[in-house]
Amino acid sequence: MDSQENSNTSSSTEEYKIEMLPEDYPQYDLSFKLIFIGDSGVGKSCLTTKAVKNNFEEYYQATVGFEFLTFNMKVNDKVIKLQIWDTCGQEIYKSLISNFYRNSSLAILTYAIDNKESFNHVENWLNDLKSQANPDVRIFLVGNKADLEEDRKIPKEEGEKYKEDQHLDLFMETSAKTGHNARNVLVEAAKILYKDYLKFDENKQNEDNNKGQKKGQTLIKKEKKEKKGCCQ
Ligand SMILES: Nc1nc2c(ncn2[C@@H]2O[C@H](COP(=O)(O)OP(=O)(O)OP(=O)(O)O)[C@@H](O)[C@H]2O)c(=O)[nH]1
Ligand SMILES: [Mg+2]
Repeated sequence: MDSQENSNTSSSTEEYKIEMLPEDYPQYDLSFKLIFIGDSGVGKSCLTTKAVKNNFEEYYQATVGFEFLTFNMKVNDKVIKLQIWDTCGQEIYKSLISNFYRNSSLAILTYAIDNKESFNHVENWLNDLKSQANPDVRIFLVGNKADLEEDRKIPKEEGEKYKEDQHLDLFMETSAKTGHNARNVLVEAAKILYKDYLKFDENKQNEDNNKGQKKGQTLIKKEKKEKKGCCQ
């Protein structure tokens, strides 16, 4: 199956109602920056293109610097705009790329399941990312080219174990060629970032309530003090 899972239809997951929206959707409630990183040739550009435009090219054209794409979807009642930065994996651009880490809400660290070296390098990418990104950046690990089962060098369990050991937020195998899980990466990204937003909003409200309460308490205390002053 050319599985562009969760394609342009509404679908309910356990907790969220997801709806895909067109690329030129005119407004949004929340916007998040996503960055795809990983070795050259692992399929970052193909994966982002497949996820966003449902298009796949066999022909390899190395990204120069970065490419920018957007993807819109609705999670429950919020329209979410994902700003996707597809970076190039070549060593010479690493310092340029690391400038993009800073404001990213989520990084998608990609390797290819048929390329042992690309998996070995995940640790370097992760260290670079952690040293420069926000401490609360979300991180997904993605094993791409899952269609190349015969050439597989990294068992799926190894990717899963790495995700657990490093406390990453999600591990998934994908194929830009067949579309397997390509769009799901973006759906999972939107879901986790929406969840973070709800938590942030709830914390902020609690903080505001506490401030309000404290302010109220101060006022009561002040009132009592004033009363004390006048009546005794
Ligand atoms: N079989 C298979 N080939 C893929 C897949 N994804 C990408 N490729 C091929 O792998 C090559 C590299 O893909 P890109 O998407 O350009 O790789 P990249 O990670 O963006 O590389 P840089 O831009 O150099 O960092 C291309 O020839 C693609 O056709 C996949 O899921 N399966
Ligand atoms: Mg590329």
